[in-house]
Amino acid sequence: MEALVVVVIVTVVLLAAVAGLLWSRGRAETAAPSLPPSPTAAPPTPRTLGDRLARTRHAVGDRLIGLFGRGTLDEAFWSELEETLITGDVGVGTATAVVERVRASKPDDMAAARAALQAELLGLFAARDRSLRADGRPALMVIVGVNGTGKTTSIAKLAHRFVGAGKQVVLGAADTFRAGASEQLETWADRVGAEYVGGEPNSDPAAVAFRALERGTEMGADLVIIDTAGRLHSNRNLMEELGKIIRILTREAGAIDETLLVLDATTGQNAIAQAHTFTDVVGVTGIILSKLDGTARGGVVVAVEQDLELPVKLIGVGEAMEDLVTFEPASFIAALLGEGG
Ligand SMILES: Nc1nc2c(ncn2[C@@H]2O[C@H](COP(=O)(O)OP(=O)(O)OP(=O)(O)O)[C@@H](O)[C@H]2O)c(=O)[nH]1
Ligand SMILES: [Mg+2]
Repeated sequence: MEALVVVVIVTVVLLAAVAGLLWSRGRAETAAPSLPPSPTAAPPTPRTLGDRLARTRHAVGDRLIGLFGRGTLDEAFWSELEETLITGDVGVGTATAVVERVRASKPDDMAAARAALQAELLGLFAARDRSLRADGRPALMVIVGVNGTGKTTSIAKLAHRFVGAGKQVVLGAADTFRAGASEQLETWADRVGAEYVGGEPNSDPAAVAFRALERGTEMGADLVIIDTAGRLHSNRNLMEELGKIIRILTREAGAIDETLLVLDATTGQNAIAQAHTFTDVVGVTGIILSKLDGTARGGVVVAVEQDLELPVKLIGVGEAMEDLVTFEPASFIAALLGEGG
């Protein structure tokens, strides 16, 4: 009998010990997520253009620096130069032509070859007006492109820029089709301090665009930016719908100041193929090349301009509001060639 009592007591004590252990572990596990985030979790936004274009700079710029550091202008040098430019996605024909021209200039040494390359790369960008036209009262911009290229975030960045310059901005959500699209734009409008105009789900996007313009006029706003639904260039109905939005806005406003096509730089040369259908349907005035920070093939900016014969006006170089910058060929090339920028 006594032995039984001892066994029961020992069992109870053991069970209590195991339960205590499990309880303290559980607490440790649930407590862990409430620890303050590590200071390294969110690095500050890189500051220079070169930093923001680090992927391309490493893949292309560092290779060029290595190549120019080697010292001999031999056959291997020229073919590696061409290969490096092709890797950066400037387009095969362009890469070959650039190298031929640098070579034909008969540089005496590496420094001369490097200077000639820089001049040739710069020469690939025609002198195009890259400023944003904003003549209307209010000025009117329409943002178009394939799904997920970065239209809505680019609009938020643009609005942030104009509001920061003391302008009154209206954002119109002419994407009534995708669930959540209007809310996404409305959230951005709140955050950046812009007026928002949206519509009922599945209502006519051209009517929303029209109302946004109307609101901008009533308010005496400086700028109205219209967000449109992402659409595949092959979707004929959606392309017709886009045509209607553009027609109605043109009729009401007299002219659209900017129709900007957003292309995702990470899709490389495919972005160019998609772009043609848009330029056929709407009079695109300029390109926003988004996500240049996300690709090692940033040379695609050259191919985009050459192929579409349209100015790249803005480049997206990150997810922060400040990460939409005016495209300047000289600083872009300098950043790629490792000259800071
Ligand atoms: N790294 C990086 N990400 C970007 C940039 N621009 C946009 N993004 C990201 O790309 C994703 C899609 O952006 P959205 O602005 O929603 O794209 P959208 O074209 O409006 O998409 P739909 O409305 O669905 O057609 C988001 O996660 C953005 O944060 C950029 O310049 N750099
Ligand atoms: Mg969107």
